[in-house]
Amino acid sequence: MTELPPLPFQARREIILSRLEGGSMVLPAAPVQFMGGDSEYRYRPDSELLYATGWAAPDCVAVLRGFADEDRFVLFVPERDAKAELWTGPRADVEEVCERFGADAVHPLRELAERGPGMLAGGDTIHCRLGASAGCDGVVREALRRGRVQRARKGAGAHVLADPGAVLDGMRVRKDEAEIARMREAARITVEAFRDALPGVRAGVGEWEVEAALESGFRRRGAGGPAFATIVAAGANACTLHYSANGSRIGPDDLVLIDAGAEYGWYAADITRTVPASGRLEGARREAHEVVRRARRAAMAACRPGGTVEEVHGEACRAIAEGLVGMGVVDGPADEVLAEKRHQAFFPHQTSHWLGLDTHDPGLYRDGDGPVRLEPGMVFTVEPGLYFAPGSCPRVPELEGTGIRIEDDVLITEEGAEVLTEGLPADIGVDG
Ligand SMILES: [Mn+2]
Repeated sequence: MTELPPLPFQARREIILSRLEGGSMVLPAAPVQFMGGDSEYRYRPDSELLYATGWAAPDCVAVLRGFADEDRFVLFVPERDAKAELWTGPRADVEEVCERFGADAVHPLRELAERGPGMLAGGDTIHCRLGASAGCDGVVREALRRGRVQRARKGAGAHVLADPGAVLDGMRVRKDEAEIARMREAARITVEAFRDALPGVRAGVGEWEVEAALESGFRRRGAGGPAFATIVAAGANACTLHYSANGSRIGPDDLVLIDAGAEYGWYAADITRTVPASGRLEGARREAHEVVRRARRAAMAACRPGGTVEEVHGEACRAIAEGLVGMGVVDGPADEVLAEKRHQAFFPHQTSHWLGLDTHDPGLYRDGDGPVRLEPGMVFTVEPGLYFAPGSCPRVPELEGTGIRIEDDVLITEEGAEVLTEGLPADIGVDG
């Protein structure tokens, strides 16, 4: 496996601390999730804690203190416990954690309630997402109580509660080289797994079998697993946008929509292809597939520094509207279709979302100045689609019961854009 550059946690923390100025940030680990009873899901770390510290295990709270001169980065972690370690694996000594994560101080997690409020009360703004951790909520409430008293006498003290995303989202939306390396790997693995799995899409095969082939392809290539619930949707199932039961058999005339992505080094890829079970597309369905590919090309052409995700969507919508008019699905002209939003009946979702540690990565698409400008290092999807649910298209009935989406992952570069998933042709599986 390729050697990847280390993620720059220390450099990120310097930036976070500088942006916190007179404030602090509290980031709890994600809770362990249960399938029912006491069977645990495989652990998925909280993306914000992971991003800021690299901590990927349960039961941790990171405190960042931008207002303070010392103990600017403090970790609260579980203590060594032979009984617990038997079940969940070895834990590091507190000194070891301090060294490995570059913390100024490390304390046992059980001391959070006692130490936490005092650590936070001196800074004006506490960045903490309420509800993420009952323990942290309690610490923040007590810090605000003490901060109110302190502020009256000292001129500074906790009195504002803010979302950590206000600082972190804007950083996460621009990927550094180490992140891009992981996203390239996630994309490469996903492309190869699709190439392996697509020949298995045939009439009579279960959607679940295609899912199994894809996810096996991810794991065999070293991915952590799927980044999100794999969608294998034959025929009308593809008109349910987040269909993931994958429990039907593929019919001979079905178009099969497959939306899947590997997670590698915690970073996601996200690809969709739509292929006919028969290996051949004809008539209106062939045209519809071409329309989605045209929308993809038009959207891709708008992916450049200085552009916006809204422009990318606008280009996709225009191509979709023109295609719908051309197929006789709606009456033109296309400008009128767009103005009256009639294309939305068949293309109801956005063209793009940010991609990163989360499949739907956080980050603004629009701020107080308008649409956010695309910059080198930003990664997002381009995924136009057309969906014709049963009964939705009496003018071209042969389209009904099909959903077509084509999705790729795009990195904005200095020169324009790089399609991370370009190893998988948009028309793969569609003859000619
Ligand atoms: Mn997507």
